[in-house]
Amino acid sequence: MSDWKPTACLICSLNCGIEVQTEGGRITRVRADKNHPVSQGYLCEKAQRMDAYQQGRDRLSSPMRRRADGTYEAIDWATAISEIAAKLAAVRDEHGGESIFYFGGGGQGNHLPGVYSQSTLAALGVRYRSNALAQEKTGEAWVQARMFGCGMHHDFEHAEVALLIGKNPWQSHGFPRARLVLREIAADPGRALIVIDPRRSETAAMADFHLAIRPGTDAWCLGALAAILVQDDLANRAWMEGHVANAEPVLEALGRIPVSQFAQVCGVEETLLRAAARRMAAAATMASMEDLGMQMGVHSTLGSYLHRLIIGLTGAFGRKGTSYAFIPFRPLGAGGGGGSSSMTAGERNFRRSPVTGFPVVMGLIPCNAITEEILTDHPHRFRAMIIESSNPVHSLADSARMREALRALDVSVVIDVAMTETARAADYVLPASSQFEKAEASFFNFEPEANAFQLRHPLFPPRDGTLEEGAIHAHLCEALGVFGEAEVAPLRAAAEQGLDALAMAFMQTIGANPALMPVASVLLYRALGPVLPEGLSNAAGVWGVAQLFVSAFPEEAARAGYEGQLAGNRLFEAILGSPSGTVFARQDSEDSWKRLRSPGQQINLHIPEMIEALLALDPAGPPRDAEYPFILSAGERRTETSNTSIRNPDWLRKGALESTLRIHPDDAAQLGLADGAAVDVISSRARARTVVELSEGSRRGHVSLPNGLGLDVAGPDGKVRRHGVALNELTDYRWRDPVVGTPWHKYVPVRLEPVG
Ligand SMILES: Nc1nc2c(c(=O)[nH]1)N[C@H]1C(S)=C(S)[C@@H](COP(=O)(O)OP(=O)(O)OC[C@H]3O[C@@H](n4cnc5c(=O)[nH]c(N)nc54)[C@H](O)[C@@H]3O)O[C@H]1N2
Ligand SMILES: Nc1nc2c(c(=O)[nH]1)N[C@H]1C(S)=C(S)[C@@H](COP(=O)(O)OP(=O)(O)OC[C@H]3O[C@@H](n4cnc5c(=O)[nH]c(N)nc54)[C@H](O)[C@@H]3O)O[C@H]1N2
Ligand code: SF4
Ligand SMILES: [Mo]
Repeated sequence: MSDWKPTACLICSLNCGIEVQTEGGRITRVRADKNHPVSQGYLCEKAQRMDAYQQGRDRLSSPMRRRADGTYEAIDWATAISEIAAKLAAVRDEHGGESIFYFGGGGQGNHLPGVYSQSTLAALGVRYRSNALAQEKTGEAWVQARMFGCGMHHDFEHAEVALLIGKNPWQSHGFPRARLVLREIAADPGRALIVIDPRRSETAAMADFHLAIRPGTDAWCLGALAAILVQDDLANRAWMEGHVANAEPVLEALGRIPVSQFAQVCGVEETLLRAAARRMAAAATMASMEDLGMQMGVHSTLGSYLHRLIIGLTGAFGRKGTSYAFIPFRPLGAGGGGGSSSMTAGERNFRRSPVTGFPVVMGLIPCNAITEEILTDHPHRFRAMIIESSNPVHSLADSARMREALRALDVSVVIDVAMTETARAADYVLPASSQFEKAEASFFNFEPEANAFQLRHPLFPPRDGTLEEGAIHAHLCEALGVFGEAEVAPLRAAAEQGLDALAMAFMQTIGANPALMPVASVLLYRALGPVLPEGLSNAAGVWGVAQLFVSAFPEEAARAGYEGQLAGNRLFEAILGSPSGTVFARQDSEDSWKRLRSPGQQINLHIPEMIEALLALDPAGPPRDAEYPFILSAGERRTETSNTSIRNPDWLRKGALESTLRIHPDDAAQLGLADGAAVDVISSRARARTVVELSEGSRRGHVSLPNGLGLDVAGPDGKVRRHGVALNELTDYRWRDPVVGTPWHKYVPVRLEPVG
């Protein structure tokens, strides 16, 4: 049927291909897109929610300006752009571009804002930025830079053993067709699933080995597993011979780890730990993945290191069915640009933040340090902030302090589709068209062999009063005076003749005026945008990404069919012409070794400060506070959660945006709490009311609340009401990893009080 239009689900990083039918501005039917190169017809139930995103409440249709009394007034675009540009330029002129801070750049399905904001940041001389990756993935990246020097992903589909550390792919996905792959592993007696998770999650319930650790004890658990591999002579010595460097001090340290004591700290039978380690060692291939359960917990960076030691000790890298180095179309994090970046690896991974001196990993300021970089009289504090496609007041630790920080700035600007919790604390709010009203894409492209990218075409015209990010940043850059029609005209004339003429003209323009390179994305938006097929103008920046990609990875692009001088143009044409997605790179699993930037292309096992931290682990376990006897996992992925992308209490079922507190029935009984009873959750920061959900799978002493809910949404009467628990009212910015400043959202000490 021809009225099915290809697009993608934007709820998680998989961005499964979907086909939809639309009617009167609504998405009326959703089905899987079999032509999507990665999802290949796979979907989970959450894809049915796409209309709830499109019909989200609090959608904006005009720029808004904050009044002195905290209310907002609608202003026209020309006024908004000129005032914002003037105020940001004034901060830059007085304090330097390094005092302007950028946060965000995309969510689970939209990374083109990051392409266009690049230009505005260059125009303002912005040096510091951050996004949600700096509250989950920076510890992993810090370790990865020191051991491998490349990003990596995991081939569960072909793995004999799958190891999941604080990760529940049944709900959260994180790798393609996760539920099918988990079912296949569970059904095959020759394969095994090992899950480290305090809770019997949907995934843990399928596991051959469920290591139900005490919350916050991943470092002890992984340390014990690595130690058993060494002490019981289970390490893959033959493989290690050619593939790892600096093993000696590590093997020596692991030889000294008291396995029984570590097992006791993590609350798992030593025999179970030993059996799991033996199963890993016996496997021909193992794929392993860590996620928020550990990355937002105590000792998270150490945990990322110990995870990689296990990979190095078992030989689980660079073969089919193991971990591999993927080829990014455009790297996530800061900078970007086809595998290379204007920043060197050294700058990306070893710079420090201006006030707190935290390391800047992936080019990102640690999320839990942001308020300290603002709320101070330090001369190098941040004085202005641009926030795009992100909701830090709601999603970062310590919402109250984040609001205070926003209000302390000279100027703050939010670019979003909705009047979010963050928008309600900013000076200006600029309304973006929704992800179904413009060309959009994500750079979550992580496939092992044939890696693919999808440029989604719009389903609807832009909502009145909104602009796509290409236009917003082009306007800002024009108002900042970095380019004008004189620079655009020759490029547009060339683009009208075709992409090959554009490529020539672009090289000439940049050759004559290299200062234009940093603002290339908005130049392209103005020059190529109008020439692209109807509705695809926001894709203009992807042309630049394609050019950078083929120059960074010529061999892999050629293997996908894009070679020669104008390979970037051929790739861009293929992207435009394949709305279900297209393969842009091919490699073999063994090619991973070529990506290693570590000396001798071997895995470096030794990070001295991590070995020190391992040996210094407290035999008493992670910190406890008698006043707050429960540990709250603040942010569990459930079927009803989708970060904060869906602001719509009406979807699927009544009350879908509300929260429930999962708790073990015995703990609940002790507190006199029945299923459905009202309960107050009290942290040292705040108190929140919710309802009890008895859950046999919860560990004693461990409770959990869903992520992304607790949104302040306007009802039909215009009155704003909070739906569910806003988790980060409960969290404290000081609860964070000492190395990279990631939050302890999975380790929030709380007290529970029955209501009434
Ligand atoms: N449905 C849905 N899917 C999503 C999202 C969503 O909002 N909704 N968000 C997406 C995003 S942004 C991300 S980053 C991913 C995150 O995906 P996941 O990390 O898989 O999701 P979580 O449920 O936050 O945490 C995973 C598990 O960690 C466990 N855990 C809690 N404390 C500990 C601990 O101390 N140690 C260990 N080992 N485990 C612990 C929890 O019990 C939980 O089962 O999900 C993505 N997918
Ligand atoms: N306590 C606790 N906090 C957490 C977590 C947790 O587990 N516990 N999880 C964390 C994790 S892993 C993540 S990834 C973060 C996510 O937190 P954020 O990075 O803040 O991302 P989202 O909640 O997805 O918010 C995306 C924003 O983009 C807006 N938007 C949607 N479409 C468009 C568009 O086309 N253009 C523009 N300009 N804007 C658009 C939405 O309205 C929304 O405001 O939350 C984190 N916060
Ligand atoms: S939520 Fe994730 S796994 Fe489910 S359909 Fe959407 S993109 Fe695919
Ligand atoms: Mo995330």
